[in-house]
Amino acid sequence: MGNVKKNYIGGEWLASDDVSENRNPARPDEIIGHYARATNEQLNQAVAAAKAAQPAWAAATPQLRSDVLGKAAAIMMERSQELGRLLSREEGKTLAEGVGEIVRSAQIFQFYCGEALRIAGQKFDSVRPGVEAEITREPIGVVGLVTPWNFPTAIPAWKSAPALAAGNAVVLKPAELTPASAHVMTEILIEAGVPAGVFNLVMGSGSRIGQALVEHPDVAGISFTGSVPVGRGIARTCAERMKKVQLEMGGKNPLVVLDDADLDIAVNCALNGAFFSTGQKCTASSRLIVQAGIHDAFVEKLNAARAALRLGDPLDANTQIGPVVSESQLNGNLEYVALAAEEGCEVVGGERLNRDGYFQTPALFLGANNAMRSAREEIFGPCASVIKVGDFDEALAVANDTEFGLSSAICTSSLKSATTFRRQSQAGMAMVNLPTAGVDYHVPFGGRKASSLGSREQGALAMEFYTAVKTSYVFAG
Ligand code: TAP
Repeated sequence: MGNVKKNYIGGEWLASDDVSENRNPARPDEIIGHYARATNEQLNQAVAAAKAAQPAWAAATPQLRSDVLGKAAAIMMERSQELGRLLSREEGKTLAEGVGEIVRSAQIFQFYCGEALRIAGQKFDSVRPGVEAEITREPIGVVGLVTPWNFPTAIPAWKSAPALAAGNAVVLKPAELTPASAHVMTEILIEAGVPAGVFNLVMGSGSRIGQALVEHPDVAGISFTGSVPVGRGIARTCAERMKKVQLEMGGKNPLVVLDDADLDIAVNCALNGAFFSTGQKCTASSRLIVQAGIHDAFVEKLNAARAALRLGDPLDANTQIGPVVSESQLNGNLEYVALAAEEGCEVVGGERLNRDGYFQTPALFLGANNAMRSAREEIFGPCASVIKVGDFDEALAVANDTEFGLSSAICTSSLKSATTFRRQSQAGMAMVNLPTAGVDYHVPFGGRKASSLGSREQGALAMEFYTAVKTSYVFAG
């Protein structure tokens, strides 16, 4: 076995005997690298190092924190082609999407490089004479970050950057399927000057090392992105231990297409939202809710565009859709394809490709209704149900009839319909004539219902989670 990549704990790279293989989902014979799984003892060391280093990091000037984040942004941007390639090789998204994710991550670090200087308080005159009241924000201490495989750089970046900007110390546990991106991000933070102990990387399975991180008494807060069942367990553990918790989870995001929509815009929104990044986005459009008058033309055009999508190796510049991330994720998708057919849908696409790697053709479940399991449960792959509705009111009701509430979209040329939809959609994000996926980094990201718990990520509002409010009263005499 070649060079094993190690865990980064208290300013040192630490090995372990337990090693995982990181394989390319487009060519599973290709091993990208070997990654050491942290031991439970090493996890304890990481938390102890973070606890010891955090006060000095919090007491340092915001300029220091800003400089580290700004330098990390610059290094990441400079290495975007190379790192995008690595990301595509381990996750399977196309090279353009991989490079795009690295550029986005650099922009996120750059944004919080500025935010580190803008953590502000408020001052009030007290209602009592001679007394002043001051509201300040303090870091919460050691934060544990648990991240999924589908955005292996961007999600660690959008949690780490605000955490560090606010003066917290970090212990990051990335998904075991995609450790390379988080490992490289750690190297970049070290090069950017993050002090020993302030940022720690522990790799390994979620059920062991992730769970131990969540349970650790010296971890003050957990920010998690992943599935609903795991998130629910983390919420329970954090509630018992009175820890701050932030969860970003699944979606079953609706894209409503009204009769008055621009057909090309609607088809592009559906194609992009449902299938790009192989549908492996929590904001993917998995329910296409289409008004009867435009339904047949929309389905015909979307299906033709779907069939023309070029699947292939993510590193090939021609490729539009890469592989599914793993064999088990692919099998799960194919089970939903079979279920949709059993439930009475006409399924187009959804076949496994007869080639190496975890490839499936993007699938549409035509003639679906919102009661079907295939239209209610998150699939997290390139599959979308097409649900025909009579009018706007029915479309809105179907869009909101879900346990999730992350993103929603409508394609329409009516200002009235667009405005009513934006106001009444029970989702954290609502798009008009845009795909459900595709968000900015300087505004809040997050959802409602089973999609999210706790305060928002990204933008200035991210500081809500990574800081604690203190109100001080001073009698000046
Ligand atoms: P999960 O299986 O929930 O895993 C997410 C992370 O949690 C991984 O690092 C995982 O570790 C870890 N984990 C698993 N069990 C744990 C436990 N008991 N305690 C602590 N950590 C634990 O999700 P996934 O399969 O990686 O990602 C797919 C899901 O994430 C989808 O449902 C998708 O909707 C959701 N997702 C949501 C968003 C947002 S922003 N809302 C973004 C991306 C993905 P290992 O996997 O390494 O074992």
